[in-house]
Parts: sequence; C-alpha cells; structure tokens
Amino acid sequence: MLYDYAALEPHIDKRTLTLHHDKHHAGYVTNLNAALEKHPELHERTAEWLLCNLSQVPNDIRSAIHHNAGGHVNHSLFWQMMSPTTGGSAPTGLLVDAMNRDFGGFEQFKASFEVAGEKFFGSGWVWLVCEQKNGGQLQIMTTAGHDHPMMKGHFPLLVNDVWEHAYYLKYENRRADYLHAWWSIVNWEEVIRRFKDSGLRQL
Ligand code: MN3
Repeated sequence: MLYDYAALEPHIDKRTLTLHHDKHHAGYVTNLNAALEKHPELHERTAEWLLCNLSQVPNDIRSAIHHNAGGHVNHSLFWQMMSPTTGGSAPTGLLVDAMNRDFGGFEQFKASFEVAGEKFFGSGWVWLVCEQKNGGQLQIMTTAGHDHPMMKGHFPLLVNDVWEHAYYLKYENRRADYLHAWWSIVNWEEVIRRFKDSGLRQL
C-alpha cells in the first residue's frame, strides 16, 4: 500500500481502506492469477493489455480476466489518486486551462463529477478522461463493474471508486457525501502528471 491505512482519515476510514485494499483488491489479483494459470502464453502480458485486448483472451477465462484484470488495474490507479500529504489542493497549469475550457472552471468540474458519480446506478467508477484524438479534450465518464476507459480509447486522469465497498462502512447509503468529501484527499500532482503524459501513453 502506498500509505498507511489510517492516513486518509477522516475522509476514508482505516477499516474501509484496509478491507478495500487487503480483501477486495487482493481478491482480484488472486483471481486474475488463478485464471491465468492454465494459459502460460498470457503470462508475459500486463493486466492493462489483457483488459484492452479481451478478444484475444481465450473464451474460458475471458469473463474472469475482464472482471479481475479490471479490478486490479482500476484499484492500482485509484490508490494513486489519493494522498495524505499533498491531497486536497487544486489543479495547476495547463490542466486548469483545460478545465476552464471544457467545464467552465474547477468548481463546475467538481460538481459535475460528483453528480456523475452519485447518479451512476450500481457498482462502477467515475472518471476524468482525456480524449487523445480530440485535442486533449477533457470529459467525465462512468464505467460499470471494473471496465476501464482505455477499453474505449479514453485516457484516464482521475478516478473515484463508487462501488459500495469503497464507502459504505462510513457513509452508509450517502454516496454523495463520500464523493464530496473525497476532494480533500485527491492527489492533484498525480493527475497533473498523467495529464502531461496523456499524449504519449500507449498500452
Ligand atoms: Mn473498489
């Protein structure tokens, strides 16, 4: 884990983070490795590659790879989205310009991101993505289950987990409160780094 389990208190409590990392995320890794056991030809592939090339994955494990590679890739990214030390600041530089252009400002972006996460029905993720084909245009999107934006060619800059396991012990049914509180721990340095990187990354 990148930081102590209590490090994101009070916004994400220690028990939630412990279970989320050690049980949920670890379970996806275990299940991904189990699914790959019978297919050594895939052992060299990254979880990102597997997730974005499901049509090349054998039929008998495709569903397991889809769910568990997605779970591993998304959670690995999600932990980096938060920081106990630099969290809660605001974007700077070119990312501010892009947010002003595409959302009308940082506050408008946050409000739209919260609404998207709150309105999403069921288990999934809410993302800020960058369009590689469209001059780096920013967009908010949601994905179901453990789907990832790169499966549809969108480059992820920021993600929040809106599965109930991410917030239910502390926030119960109040997903909106979790989404609102989450800004206090967002690691904008990492988001900015990803934005700078967005034109260069290929899976
Ligand atoms: Mn999760």
